[in-house]
Amino acid sequence: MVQGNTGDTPAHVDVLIVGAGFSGLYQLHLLRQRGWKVAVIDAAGGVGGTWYWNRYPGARCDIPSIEYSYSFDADLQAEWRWTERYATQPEILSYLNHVADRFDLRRDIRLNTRMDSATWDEAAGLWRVALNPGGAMSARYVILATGALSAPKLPDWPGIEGFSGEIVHTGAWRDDIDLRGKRVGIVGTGSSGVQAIPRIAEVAAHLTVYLRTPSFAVPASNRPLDAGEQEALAPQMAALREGARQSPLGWFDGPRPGMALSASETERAQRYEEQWNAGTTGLLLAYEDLLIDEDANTTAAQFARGKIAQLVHDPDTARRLTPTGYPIGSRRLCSEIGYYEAFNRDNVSLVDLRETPIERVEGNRLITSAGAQELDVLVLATGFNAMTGAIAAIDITGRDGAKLAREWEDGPRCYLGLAVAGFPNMFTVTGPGSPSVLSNVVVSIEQHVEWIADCLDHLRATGTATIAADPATEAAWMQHCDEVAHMTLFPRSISWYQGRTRDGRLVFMPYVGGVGAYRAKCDAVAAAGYDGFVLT
Ligand code: FAD
Ligand code: N01
Repeated sequence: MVQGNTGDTPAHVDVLIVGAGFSGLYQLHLLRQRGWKVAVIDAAGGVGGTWYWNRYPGARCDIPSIEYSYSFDADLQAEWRWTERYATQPEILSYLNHVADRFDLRRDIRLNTRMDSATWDEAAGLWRVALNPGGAMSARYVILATGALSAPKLPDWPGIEGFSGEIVHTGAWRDDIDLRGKRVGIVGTGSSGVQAIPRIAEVAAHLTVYLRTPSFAVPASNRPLDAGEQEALAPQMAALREGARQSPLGWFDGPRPGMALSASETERAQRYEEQWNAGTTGLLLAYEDLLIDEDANTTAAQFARGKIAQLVHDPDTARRLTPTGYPIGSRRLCSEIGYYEAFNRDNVSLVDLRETPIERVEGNRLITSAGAQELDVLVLATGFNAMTGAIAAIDITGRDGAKLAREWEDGPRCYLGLAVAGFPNMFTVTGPGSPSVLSNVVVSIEQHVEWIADCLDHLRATGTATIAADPATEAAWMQHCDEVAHMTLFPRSISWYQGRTRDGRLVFMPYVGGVGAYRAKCDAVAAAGYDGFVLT
């Protein structure tokens, strides 16, 4: 036995799951229910994945909690009470801890344990895995539930490793970080920065925001949820959940009918105003064509720009915070609570890195071309090596010695976001080529996890030893993903949705076709005996 912190991990299992977030927890539950011998490992000190790591001030979901939660168990759904429309990180983490306890998952989870490497042993038909801290395991199947947004991206400014103050990434926040009365700098104004900036501004002596690309941010319109509200929804929940599963985005709500350019200016202004106040997912649902038609998109973008001009008092600061040059929604729309207003405070200043780039770090000073700023705490809200980062960080060797990280340098490839050709008996949850990050991710996760469990059951029932994606089918799927993406405005901006190949080519990674269409495709693949996979 390999000794663990919250349970011992056997030397061999049928299925090894890497990651104990929304994906890994449900995958463990489902496979164990179906009689598989399963172990989960996670590098974190607790379960929860994203919601364990992202403890930065202001962190919360941007899809209503009632939707951003599991649907697989009606009792779980009925017994859990969300207290806010958009739950905070501590509340989501406590929900996931509740799930771990309720389904007695902890006995098969070993925490504080990283998968360093995994090597396919063709003769034995097994994955041989190296764990850190030490230990080796083997598993017939490996499921990488490692998260699409779990590998922090760190800047490489000269001298950063010697920064003499506190330095912390939002995605690896530490409980000992105290921002009260401190001179704080924050780099990055994506979803994490937009959430953290107003909360940090409330407690810091001074906050300097380093901005490179302004984001479109819409009001969260958060509010307390009372128990009655959730109870009133209960009779419709099954239908709402099913609707979300078949929808493009995995949300309860879809776009309002109509095309933006068919409406008069007055009608549009009124509808945008209503949708602006309808929560994070609201504005993009104002019309059906906002992510397809550039002129339609411009009308929504102009509306949002007008709001920034109203909310930020100093015109120069407002100008710097105003996004230009890319369609609204083609980068993730940010959810804000007091973000723009934070720039009206005396203790917040803005450094525009497009005008004055960061040059280096010396001691506790961040030096841009305009001068130096002394900081007690440097917060990196610089995002993640998205979709591929956590997997590429593992030394994975497949058939014929192929290295996964090396293969992906030529362009991330993955059949249905679920399996990579050349790496048999290995599954990815929310991999490139899945709709995951463009959807309510929990809806996508439930589909991926259930599909993988059904696939394993099929292999067991048919006495199949190995399953691997067929390279030609995988290439065709990635090509299809690219074509569908280019029917929309998504590729019109540079964002973390795109992977960059060694020769600088951009590859749009998520599947834009929607979770309903994707589900139908996955079901058809399974019904045809796992079409596009090679079973031996
Ligand atoms: P994760 O939760 O990322 O879990 C992966 C786990 O794998 C991690 O705990 C990690 O430690 C572990 N791991 C990785 N590599 C290894 C290794 N080599 N060895 C051992 N363990 C490893 N999505 C939405 O739909 N709505 C939202 O509102 C939303 N809000 C978000 C807010 C933040 C701050 C972030 C960062 C993401 C948000 N997301 C949201 C996306 C979110 O990541 C997913 O919704 C979901 O939580 C992912 O679950 P997961 O289990 O797939 O991955
Ligand atoms: O990361 P990001 P994030 N120097 O990549 C800047 C989910 N999420 O953690 O755009 C200077 O969006 C970078 O600038 P640029 C959600 O899916 C959800 O904020 O590269 N700046 C950008 O401004 C989201 O999309 C929530 O020019 C540097 C920022 O850092 C995803 O996670 C909350 C830099 C990174 O933005 C990622 O969001 C949080 C450098 N060297 C996260 N490197 C919710 O609200 C990067 N930047 C639910």
